[in-house]
Amino acid sequence: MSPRPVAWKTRRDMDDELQEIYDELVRRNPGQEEFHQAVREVFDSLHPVIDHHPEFLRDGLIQRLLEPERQLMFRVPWADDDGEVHVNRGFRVEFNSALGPYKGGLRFHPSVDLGIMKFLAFEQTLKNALTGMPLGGAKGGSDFDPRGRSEAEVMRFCQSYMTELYRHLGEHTDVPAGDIGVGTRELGFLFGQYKRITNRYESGVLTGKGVGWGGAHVRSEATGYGAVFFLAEMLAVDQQSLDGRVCLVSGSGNVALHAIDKLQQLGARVVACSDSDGVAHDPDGIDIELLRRIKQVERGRVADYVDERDSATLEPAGSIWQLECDVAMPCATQNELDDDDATALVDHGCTAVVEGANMPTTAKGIDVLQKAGVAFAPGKAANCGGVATSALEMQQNASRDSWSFTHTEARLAEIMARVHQECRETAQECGANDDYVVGANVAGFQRVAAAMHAMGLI
Ligand code: NDP
Ligand code: 2IT
Repeated sequence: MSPRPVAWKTRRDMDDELQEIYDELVRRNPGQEEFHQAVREVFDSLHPVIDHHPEFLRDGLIQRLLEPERQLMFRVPWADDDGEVHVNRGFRVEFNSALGPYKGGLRFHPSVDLGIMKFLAFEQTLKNALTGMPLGGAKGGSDFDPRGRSEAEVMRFCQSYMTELYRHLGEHTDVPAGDIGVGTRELGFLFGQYKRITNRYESGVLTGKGVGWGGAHVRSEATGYGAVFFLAEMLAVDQQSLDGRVCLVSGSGNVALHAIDKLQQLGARVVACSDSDGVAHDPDGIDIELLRRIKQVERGRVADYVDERDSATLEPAGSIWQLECDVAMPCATQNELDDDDATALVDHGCTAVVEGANMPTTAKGIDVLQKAGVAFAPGKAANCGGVATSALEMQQNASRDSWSFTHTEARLAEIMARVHQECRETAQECGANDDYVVGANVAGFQRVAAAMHAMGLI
C-alpha cells in the first residue's frame, strides 16, 4: 500500500458495509464468541485497506475470507489404561489456502470446540500471511484432556486421532504442528501413526518434530524466543533494551518457558509465571533450569516449583497481572488478560505488553492498555516466530537438509525484525502510528486478500 494519509476511524466507527458483514457473521456462527472477537478486531483495523482497495468489498471477498474452506469434525474413540472406552471430538479447520498449504497447530484441551478452532484458524491465516512465507492457515485439535493421563493413554489417543486425520494431510495439502497440550512427544506419536498408515516417510507433513527425526533446531524455542525478539525490537525504537527490566510471563508451557529463558538471556528479570492452578511469584527471578526440569522432565506444576524454591511464593490462579512489572507477556491462553488486569498493569507502571499466546488480551483490555500509552504487540505479530520456524522446518525437510541452531536462530531473529518493521510501516501508512494491532491486521489481510482476488472466485 502506498503511503497516503487516510482518515483514521475508531473501532466504534465501522462503516455500514463492514458492519453488515459482521452482523451476518455473528448470525451465521451463533455462540462462537471467540471467533466473533477475532474477526471484530480485524474489522476495526480495515478501513484504510478498503479505502485503497475497494475491490476487496466486491465479489464477496471479505465474506469468502471469513468462511473456512473446509471444517472437519470427527469421532476419536480410545480406551484408557483400565480398558474403559472414551469418545472425544476431533477437529481440523482448514481456513485458507490462498498463500500455501493449510498450516497451524493442534490443541488438546477440554475447552476446545468449533468456535475456538475457527478463531485460532482465522488468526493463523493472517499471522501466517504476515510472516511473508508461503503458508495457508488452519487449526485443529480435540477436547481431549491430557492432564492426568498416562503416556500410553496419550499415545493411543494420538494414534486414534491421526487414524482419521491422516487422509486430509500432506506436505502440499495440510501441515499441522503443536499448540496447547501438543508438544514433541505428541507429535512423535502422531507422525509415527501417519507413517504407519501411509507407508511414507513424509517429513514435511508435520512440524515441531524431534530434532533427531526431521525436526528443525529452534522450532521448540521459536515462539517464545521470537516474541522476545519482537519485544526487543519495540524497545529499540525508543533506544531502550531489556536489561534490568522486570517481567511477568503467564503460563509455564512451551511458549512461556522459552520466553522466560530468552528474556533472562537478554538481561531481564522474570519474577512470575503461572498455570491454571496458581502463580509462582519469585522476586529473585525464575530459576529457568529448575522450572524446565519440573515442567518438561517431571511434567509437574508451578506449585512444585514453589515447593523447591525458597525465594518463591504461590499466589492464586489468575492473579499474575496484579504484580508490579515493566513488561507483561501473556503466554497461556485466550482472554486471560481483561480490562481489570490491564488497569492493574497500568497502575503498577507496566510499559509494554507482548502477546505470546493467541488473543490472550480481551478487546477491552487492549483498549485500556493503548489509551494508557502502553506499547502493545498482538499475538499474530509477536508469536509468529513459531510458525515461521515451522516454515523453515518445511524448507529443510523439502531439501533433506538440517541447519545449525545458531543459523536457524539468526534466521528467526531476522524474520521477527522484518515483521516488526512491516507492522510499524503499515500502521504509519494507515495513519495509526505505533498501533501494532492495525499494522499486523492490515499487512496480513492485504496479502491474503490480494492472492484471493488474483485467483478468481475461490
Ligand atoms: P502448552 O500446553 O505448552 O502450555 C500452555 C500453558 O498455558 C500451561 O501453563 C497451561 O497451564 C496454561 N493454560 C492453558 N490453558 C489454560 C486455561 N484455560 N487457563 C489457564 N491457563 C491455561 O501450550 P503452548 O505454550 O504451546 O501455548 C500457549 C499459547 O501460545 C496458546 O495460546 C497457543 O495457542 C499459543 N501459541 C503457541 C505456539 C507454539 O508454537 N506452541 C505458537 C504460537 C502461539 P495448565 O497446565 O494448568 O493448563
Ligand atoms: O499458533 C501457532 O502459531 C502455532 N500453534 C504454531 C503453528 C505451526 O504450524 O507451527
